[in-house]
Amino acid sequence: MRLSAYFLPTLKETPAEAQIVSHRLMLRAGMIRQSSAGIYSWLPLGLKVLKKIEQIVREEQNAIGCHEVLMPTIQPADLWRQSGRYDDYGPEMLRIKDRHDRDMLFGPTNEEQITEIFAGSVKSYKDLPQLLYHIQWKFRDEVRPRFGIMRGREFLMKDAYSFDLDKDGARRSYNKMFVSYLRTYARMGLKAIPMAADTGPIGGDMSHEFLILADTGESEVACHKDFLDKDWSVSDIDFDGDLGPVVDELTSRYAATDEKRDAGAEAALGDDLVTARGIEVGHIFYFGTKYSEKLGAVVTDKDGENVTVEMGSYGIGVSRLVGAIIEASHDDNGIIWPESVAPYKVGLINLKVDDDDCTAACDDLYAKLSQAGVEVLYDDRDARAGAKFADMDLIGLPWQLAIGPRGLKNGVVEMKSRKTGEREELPAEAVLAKLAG
Ligand code: 5CA
Repeated sequence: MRLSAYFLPTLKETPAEAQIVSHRLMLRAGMIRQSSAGIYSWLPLGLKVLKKIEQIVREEQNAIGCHEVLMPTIQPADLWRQSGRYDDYGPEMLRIKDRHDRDMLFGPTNEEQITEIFAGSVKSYKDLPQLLYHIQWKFRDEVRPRFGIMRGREFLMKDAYSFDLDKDGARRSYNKMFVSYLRTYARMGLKAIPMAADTGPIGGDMSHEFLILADTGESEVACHKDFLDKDWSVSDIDFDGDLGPVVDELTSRYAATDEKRDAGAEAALGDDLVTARGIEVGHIFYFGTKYSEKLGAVVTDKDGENVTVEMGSYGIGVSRLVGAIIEASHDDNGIIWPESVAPYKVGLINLKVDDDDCTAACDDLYAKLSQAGVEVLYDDRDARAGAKFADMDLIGLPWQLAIGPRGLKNGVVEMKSRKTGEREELPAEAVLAKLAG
């Protein structure tokens, strides 16, 4: 993408309304713009990151046999009256009426909707277990929307739902999701710690939140210090095998969110206890028959008896993750994107656009990288070199290439790693081999 033909409205000044670094950087890097409190538009650069995160989440859900659907944002109130949550949900739910004066709502979550779909279609134990998910915008009229897209009113969530014949099956589905979440966050370069959590308006008696430790996090959490340097990458997992021992091992150390903190357990930990703040990037729940009973999700078992299915739900804050990744990965100059979610892998800077040789060399490298499938943002604007370097640092692409008349004379391109700040001077062919390899 040529920057001269792109839409990247970066800001030099620090926006006064933004209290935390991710919000400031997202506004300054031209990723989002506010529409009203807690409601944002996503501009090209921000949308690109959002889509990459969404795609990682999608791939990891697909990998465990969870099937993608797409449910509506607007739901009928009657469905929520059946579960009893229409009244329970309170003022967080945005209630609307259609032209026929029917009560509708903008979905804050989709337990009712998916259970209705399931109940109308699945009648036999033979079709279980079933895992379904969608990635859809939610609305919650939060009392205090803040920190940009971190606590928004409109936000993008991946929500998955499991249906099983019995408690053991439900536990297997829960464990599958649990382990798949670790893989999902690790692919984004994040350390998300699973912690025992409260279930709130979703309900049920077993639940874990996944938290990234950050001073700007909204949750007060406590955990065993071993979690801090634990390597969360999980490989060679057989998702069809018994994940019980894996999950038991991962939850054997103390880790709890505010509501689940246990003074006795913490006293026993002594110096091994760490208290910190965390950003909740995911939350999984097992709630048994809370919704299936009310909405008639019943199947026949192999003896022909009716069984109410056991359910769980599994959320990931897709839009919140954009902010959470920035909180975990930035410096004074701007964002430092992990390669897996970076909007472009490479930023190519033409240091002298009115120099024909320089422009020809840049155009050539841009064409070759693009042909090799490398995503490049090419700064071909007629602007000062200093401003170009500052913008590149701000938007945080993993690799920066700078081509100017001085380097060209020596046949080299300057290549900088945004993460380490290391610079190297290399011939264009070597750069191509490194980045396209
Ligand atoms: N139905 C369940 C699981 S599918 C559910 O709604 N869970 S939740 O309420 O915990 O939300 C799931 C995830 O969405 C949270 O872990 C968080 O990462 C994200 N989230 C929740 N509220 C907001 C918000 N106001 N702004 C941005 N992200 C949010």
